[in-house]
Amino acid sequence: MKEIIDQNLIHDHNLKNSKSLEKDFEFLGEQLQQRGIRIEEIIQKLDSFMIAIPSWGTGTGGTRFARFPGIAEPRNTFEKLEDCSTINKLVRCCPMVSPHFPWDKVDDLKELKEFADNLELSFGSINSNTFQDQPGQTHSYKFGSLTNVSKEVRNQAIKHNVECIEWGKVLGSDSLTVWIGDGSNLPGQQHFTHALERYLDSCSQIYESLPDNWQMFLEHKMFEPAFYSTVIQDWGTSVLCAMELGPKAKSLVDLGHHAPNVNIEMIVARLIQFQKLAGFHFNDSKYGDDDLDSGSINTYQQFLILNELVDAEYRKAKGFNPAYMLDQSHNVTDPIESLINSSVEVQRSYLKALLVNREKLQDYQDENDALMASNELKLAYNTDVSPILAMYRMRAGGAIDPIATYRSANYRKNLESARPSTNSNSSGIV
Ligand SMILES: [Mn+2]
Repeated sequence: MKEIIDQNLIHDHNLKNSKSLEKDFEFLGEQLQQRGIRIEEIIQKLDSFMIAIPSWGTGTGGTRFARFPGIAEPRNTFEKLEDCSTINKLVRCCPMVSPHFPWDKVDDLKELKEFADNLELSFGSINSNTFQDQPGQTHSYKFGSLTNVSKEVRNQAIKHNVECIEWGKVLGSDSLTVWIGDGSNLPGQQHFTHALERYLDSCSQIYESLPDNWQMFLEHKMFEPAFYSTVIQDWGTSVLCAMELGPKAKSLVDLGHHAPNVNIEMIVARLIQFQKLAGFHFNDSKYGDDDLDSGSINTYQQFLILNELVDAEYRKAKGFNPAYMLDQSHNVTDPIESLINSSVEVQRSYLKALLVNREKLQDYQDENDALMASNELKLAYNTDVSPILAMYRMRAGGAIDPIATYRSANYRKNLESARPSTNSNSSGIV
């Protein structure tokens, strides 16, 4: 592929903004110094905070009503990787791609791995898919997969997950994310206990196939596609199953998969305490599982979640090593732009959480000074850390203003002839 976004373009763009950025960074550094915070120490922490891009997020999303495709959408896994590389070149915090099988299945996985290596990308958690039927599939998942009443169907779903582990090994991944859509639409349709027993039995067979250094991430979701009951519906069921399966199984927190107003940061704290936090699917929502862009609605909640993570880092919490990923659906924006924005918004929350004075916060808590404890969090949250984020990107070879740089390259227009529309108009997630 002709490199549409190269270092020269990024460099030229940065030249326009670097002087004012230096000034802003210096001024913020002085302000933080007065709070006893060294800006250079803070910026270094970003080196180890990386967020994976979901391969499916690079395509325009949709709802169950319609999908409105954009131009030059990626038509295959290789092109999805090209888009992920474009994102990472600009933001420098997304060097991993999380693939979804069989959507991302290619004939030669070694070739895919080499292709990713050349783009300086690696593979994050492997996602299995037993929530829809594939062409030529022997048994249907209409009435569930890992929890289906039929042993044949369950075995087919188990086999797919075991294959995903094998494929993931070739790609250099070290975790499998399992989300199933199994559940029911009418009371009485499914025996709650028997369904969960079947889930545990199926998952324990998948667990047996995990290499020593692998983990299994259990993702829960309150509703949809099942609208009366879902087998793995909340973090409680998820963590119970993870405990039952063994130390390699952990609970994954997708921000959109909780009931409205649930205290997600507190769930995160509980999972950390019991070494059961697998990682995150970041997104935002207003009503249900909307899969809106991370940090677009409830930025304070996102900050409070990251605050728990930074607190665990600060305490050196045992077994704490979560995987970070975006998982959102882009229906009306250019997916690349949304993923750029969202990765920076998650990074922003992390950075703000690093500004919390943990000793002071502890003192306020010990003194039962509720107001000042809250104000300590607000002081960090209300600090504009944009100059640190921009400086981090510039130093790492990324763009001070990634969206403006991306737009100046006319990426989609340039790719339009190389990526003709496939006339795919199907609704639902891609
Ligand atoms: Mn998810």
